[in-house]
Amino acid sequence: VGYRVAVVGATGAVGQQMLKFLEEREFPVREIIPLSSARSAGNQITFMGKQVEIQEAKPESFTGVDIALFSAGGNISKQLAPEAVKRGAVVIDNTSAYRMDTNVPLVVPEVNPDAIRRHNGIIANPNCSTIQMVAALKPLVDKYGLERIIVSTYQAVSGAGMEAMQELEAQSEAWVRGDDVQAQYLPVGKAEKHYQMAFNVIPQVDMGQENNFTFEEMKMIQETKKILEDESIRVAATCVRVPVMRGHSESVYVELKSDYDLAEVRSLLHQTDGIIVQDNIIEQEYPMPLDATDRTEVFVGRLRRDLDYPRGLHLWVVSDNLLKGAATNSIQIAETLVSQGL
Ligand code: A2P
Ligand code: 11C
Repeated sequence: VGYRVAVVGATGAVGQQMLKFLEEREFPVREIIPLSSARSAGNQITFMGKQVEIQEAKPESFTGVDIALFSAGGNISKQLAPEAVKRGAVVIDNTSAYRMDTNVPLVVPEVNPDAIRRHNGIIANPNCSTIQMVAALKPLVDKYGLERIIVSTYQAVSGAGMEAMQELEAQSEAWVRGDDVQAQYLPVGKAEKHYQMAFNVIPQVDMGQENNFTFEEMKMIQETKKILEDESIRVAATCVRVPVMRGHSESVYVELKSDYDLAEVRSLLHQTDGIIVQDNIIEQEYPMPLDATDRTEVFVGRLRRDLDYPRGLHLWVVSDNLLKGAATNSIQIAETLVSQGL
């Protein structure tokens, strides 16, 4: 019994967490099929105590696969997800390739689990920055209604993948030694210019767009409306990369539709599964990425009413971008699929 599960991008920052999480959650895996590019094919991974060989991802790799988890970049998903679906697999795609496709549900299981029912073979996992924000806002949306979001992010380098993590480490070491600091990857691997990340802050995550926003900012704006199923919510985002390995932080300002009580907001969040409230500035209790690393929850703190606009609320939201932002959410989608018999 169990499912044949393929992980595309099994050697990547997110793919490795997916494999780990499948084991930890005891997802019913009959056979694991780790896939990568030709570069890593032939290497071994250990899954449930057994050695399994990594294969190069090809259309035929998906024959007999029940669930395919994709996290190897949008282009790979565009090429291979349809091939997997053609062969009968359900694809859970952690890239931006299909998120805004009207035929593809975009799912955070705590927020819009019912959308999964409308899948046509592909279910999209939202962007990490979007997931943690909508997870934190959902209880407030339900209780008070939401008019507007203004968010600024402080994003960890692991969002840009393994190479970005290695670059931050190498730059930090070079800086401390007094050597030349090499920048070859961040802020965006495929961009023309690269800037030092160590001891710096870069206001660019993903590529710049014609409208002067970045693609990451547009993802946060569009995905939020799709997941909350409300095109009328006004959303603005500024996405910034900071020299942190794991854990995205977000300063979120919201304007609610009705009056709220701050103690009630705190208790609503406190009662929500998957959310941990750490909120006491006097006692210096607030979420930080170092504490959120390797944790699957979304951490919320610095709750405060805006001083000039009474329906305005400020929050600080932190979560491990590789977990709730990616691997955990993907596996939770798979668990929901299985539990609903879909
Ligand atoms: P590989 O190890 O062969 O490079 P990250 O997001 O951490 O940079 O990881 C990217 C993941 O996507 C890796 O597992 C990488 O495998 C995989 N990948 C990159 N290019 C391809 C490709 N053409 N086909 C399949 N997987 C790919
Ligand atoms: C980052 N949020 O931190 C990005 C990574 O659309 O799935 C995820 C990109 C995506 O760089």
